[in-house]
Amino acid sequence: MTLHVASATAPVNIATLKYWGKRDKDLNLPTNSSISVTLSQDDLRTLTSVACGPELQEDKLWLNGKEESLGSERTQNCLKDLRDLRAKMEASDSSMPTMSQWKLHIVSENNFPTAAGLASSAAGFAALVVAITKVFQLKEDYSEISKIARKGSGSACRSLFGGYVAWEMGQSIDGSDSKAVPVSTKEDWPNMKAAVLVVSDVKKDTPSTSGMQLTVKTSDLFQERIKNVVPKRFEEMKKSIVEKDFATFADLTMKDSNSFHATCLDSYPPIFYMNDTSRKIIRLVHNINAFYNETIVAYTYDAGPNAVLYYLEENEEKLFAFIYKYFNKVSGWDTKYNASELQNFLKKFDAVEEKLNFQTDEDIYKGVSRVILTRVGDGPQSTDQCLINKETGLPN
Ligand code: 2P0
Repeated sequence: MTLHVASATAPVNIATLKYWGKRDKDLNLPTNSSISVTLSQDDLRTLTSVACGPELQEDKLWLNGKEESLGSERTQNCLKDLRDLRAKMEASDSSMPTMSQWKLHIVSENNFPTAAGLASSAAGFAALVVAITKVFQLKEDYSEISKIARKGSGSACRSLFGGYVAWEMGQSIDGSDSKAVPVSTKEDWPNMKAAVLVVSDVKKDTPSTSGMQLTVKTSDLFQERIKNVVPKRFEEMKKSIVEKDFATFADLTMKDSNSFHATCLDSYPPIFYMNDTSRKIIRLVHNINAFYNETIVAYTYDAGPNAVLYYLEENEEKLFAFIYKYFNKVSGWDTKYNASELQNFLKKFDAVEEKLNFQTDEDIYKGVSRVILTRVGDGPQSTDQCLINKETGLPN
């Protein structure tokens, strides 16, 4: 077979200023701008390979080893936009192969288990649009391409860049100005780290999409959030990132997580994403910051109970004196630290224990299934790793 093949990886991003609410459900146009940190693909990434050729009979998708439907309207919207861009190029240069009319085979894999409870749709749609952008040899910049990823899943547009990323909500009804833009690169502020405490829970309360719709429709607090709270916070957070002002960045991050969850509680009927363990971790983080009399760590929670903690590398020992003490029984620590380094965190706790002025439930770790240790990372990457057989167009 004559197949054109390309592969790309894309990262997970975790919002520090939350996207919650749509003004257009079909185009995934948000009611507020948002900001996120892109996490390292060493720890969390989607790898997607695409093949395109005149002999392929239909569009097909394999996700983590299983064939899945490509029928969702969101995915179809992404494919259509990418094909339209390709068709434009072909129209201006008749020597180009007519890929816009050919079918696509898409094979995609995450390097983290779905059971980790981390939303994989952002990395998934970002990797999908970047891999197709590559096979089609499109020339558009990534802000432009982010608008296509956005139609797949809102938060996916932010996974088109590394470092610190803003999704500007835009004003136009066709979504032409609702796109991701970089705020700062990873290199500008490289020492930002993240620890994800995966909180065990049976099932998510309400899917994000329907949760947002309910909040927009029923919460009065939400109106205050989008009109007055977020616009101001958006500017303040961008400034704190550019100035590498961690304390301000952390305060805004924690407040925004709380504000988003408050609008969930104010929805009717209410939506609960955090559980008792989530709330105990919030209390612990505030206690740690108060103990050091300095904001060294921030929590943030998405549409689920997992805690993402942001902190600077230089404060890791101070933070892990507590976090390792309370969560050493959960798995994940040995991915980054050897036994003696871990022992050292316990010694740090012993050294401060005498001055301890707060109490933590010793069983708090029982609500956490694992810890994922990672840091700020790069945007999508090209890769030679290929998940598709170039002769057959089927998964390797
Ligand atoms: C965010 N979340 O900014 C927010 C914070 C969850 C809480 O983006 O319907 O999966 O696909 O646009 O992007 C989750 O929503 O929703 C999300 P869709 P998405 O990261």
